[in-house]
Amino acid sequence: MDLRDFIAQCEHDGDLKRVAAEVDWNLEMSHMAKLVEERGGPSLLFENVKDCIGSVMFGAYSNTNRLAKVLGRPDIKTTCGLSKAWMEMSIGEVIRKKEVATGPVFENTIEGDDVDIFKLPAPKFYEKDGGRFIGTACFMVVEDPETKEINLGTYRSQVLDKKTVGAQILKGKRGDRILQKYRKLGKKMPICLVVGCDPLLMLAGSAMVENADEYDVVGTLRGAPVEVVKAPLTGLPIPATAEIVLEGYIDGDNLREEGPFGEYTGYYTDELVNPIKKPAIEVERIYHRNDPILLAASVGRPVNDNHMMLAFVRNATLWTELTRMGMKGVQSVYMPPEACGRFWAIVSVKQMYPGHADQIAAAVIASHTCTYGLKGLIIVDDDIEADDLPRVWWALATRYNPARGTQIINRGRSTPLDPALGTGHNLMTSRIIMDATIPFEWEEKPVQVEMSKKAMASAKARLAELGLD
Ligand SMILES: Cc1cc2nc3c(=O)[nH]c(=O)nc-3n(C[C@H](O)[C@H](O)[C@H](O)COP(=O)(O)O)c2cc1C
Ligand SMILES: [Mn+2]
Repeated sequence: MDLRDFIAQCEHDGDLKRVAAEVDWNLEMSHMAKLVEERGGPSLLFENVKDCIGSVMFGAYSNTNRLAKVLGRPDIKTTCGLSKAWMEMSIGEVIRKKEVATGPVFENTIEGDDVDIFKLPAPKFYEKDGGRFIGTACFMVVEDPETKEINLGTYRSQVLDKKTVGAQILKGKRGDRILQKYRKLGKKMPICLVVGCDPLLMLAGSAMVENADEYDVVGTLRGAPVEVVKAPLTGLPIPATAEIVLEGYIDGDNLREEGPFGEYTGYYTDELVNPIKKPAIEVERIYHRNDPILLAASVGRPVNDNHMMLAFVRNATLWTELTRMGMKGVQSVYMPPEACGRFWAIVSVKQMYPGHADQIAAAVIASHTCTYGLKGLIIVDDDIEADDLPRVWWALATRYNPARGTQIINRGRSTPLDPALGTGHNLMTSRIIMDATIPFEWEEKPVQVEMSKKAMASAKARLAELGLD
C-alpha cells in the first residue's frame, strides 16, 4: 500500500477530485481545500501548483470513511469502531519492517546547489502564518544513538530557506529526547523527513508510541511488513514507495525561528508576537518519485483533517494501552474530534466491582497517550457507547453527581499549544474526571423507563395496519 493505491481507492469510490487547473500555493490551495472540506466534499488532488513540481493531496483523513480506507477496513463505519480495530490488530504478533534494495523513492535525486525546497508544492495555509509548510502530514525518521531504535515522529515543518526546514519538535517528545542525546554527544542528528507515503505511516508517526519502531506498528496493523530502503547519506530506513524525502541533519545547538502557524486548536500561540527558535533540518538531498505527491492536512479550528486523525490515533492508542494494562470491562473509548481530538476522552465501562470506574479513570490518567494534553475524562456505564454523545449528555444529566463523581488532578503535562493555559503555565494543566456511572454498590438503582416488549409488538402491527410503519 502506498499513497497512490490510497488515491486510486478514493477515486474509485468517488471520494477524490482532481484539480488540473493551476492553483497558487499561496493561500489559494489551502482555502479551496478548506471550503470543500467544510461542506463535506471529496478529498482533492491539486495537479498543477504554480511554480512547483508535483501534486498535493488534501483531505486524506477528513472523515471516517477515508480513515477506514487508511486503515484498510472500509467495512467499519465509526471512528470508535476503527480505534477498536486498531487496538485488536496492534496487540497481535509484531510484523517487522523489511529492507529492500531499492524503490521508486529514488527515481529522482536532487543534491548540492540544485536543492531548492521552494520548488516542492508546500502550501501557505493562513494569512498570519510565518511561511510555507511542507510538513503537515509528514513524519521524520531518526535513530536513537544509544539504543539504535528507529523512531518516527510527526512534527509540523516550515520551509525556512532553499535548504532548510524548521521542525517543531516539542520539548519532551521522544524525538526531542533523541535529539538531546545527539547534542550531548556533540553530534548533529541524521534525519529524513518523509512527505507523502502510505497514509497509515503518517498516522503511526503521530501516535505516542514508546519503545517500538512505528514501521513495525504499521506492519502489524497491515498484516504485512513495511518495505524500507536505506537513505544513502544517513543510512536511515525510509519507505521504498515514499513520494518525497528530505535527507539531512539537525544541529541541536543551532535553532532557528519557525512559525507562527494557525494551530489545530483554532488559535495562534504566543509565537505570533514572540517568535520561538526551534530545531532545523539542513537538507543535503531530496529524493522524489516521478510526479511526486505531497500529502497535506488542513489545520485550524475543528473539525478538520487534523482533528479526525488525532481523535482516531489517540483513541486507538489509549484503547490499546488500557488493554495492555489488563483493564477489564472497557466497552468503548472515544476522543471527540470536536475537542481537538485529544483534550477530552470518554470511556464506557461494564462495572464488576465498587471502584471499578475509578480504576479505569486512574488508568486513563496514567496512560502514555493521555499524559499529554488531556483535560477531561467522562466515564459512562456500558449501556452507553462512548461515542454516543446524546446519551453521554443524558448520563451527565442523570447519573453524574458532581460532589461524588468529580476528581481533579492538579498537575498534568500539557502542550504549549493550549490557549487555555495562558502564559507562565510551565506546560502544566489540570484534569477533571467525571464519573457519570451509577455506583456499582448501590442496592437500589434508579429504575429506567422502558417500552413494553409485548405492547411494542402489537403497536408495530397496528402501525403497519394503518400505513404508519
Ligand atoms: C498533523 C499532526 C501534527 C503534529 N504536529 C506536531 C508538532 O508540530 N510538534 C510536536 O511535537 N508534535 C506534533 N504532533 C504530535 C506528535 O506527532 C506526537 O506527539 C508524536 O508522538 C511525536 O512523535 P515522538 O513521540 O516520536 O516524538 C502532531 C500530530 C499530528 C497528527
Ligand atoms: Mn515516535
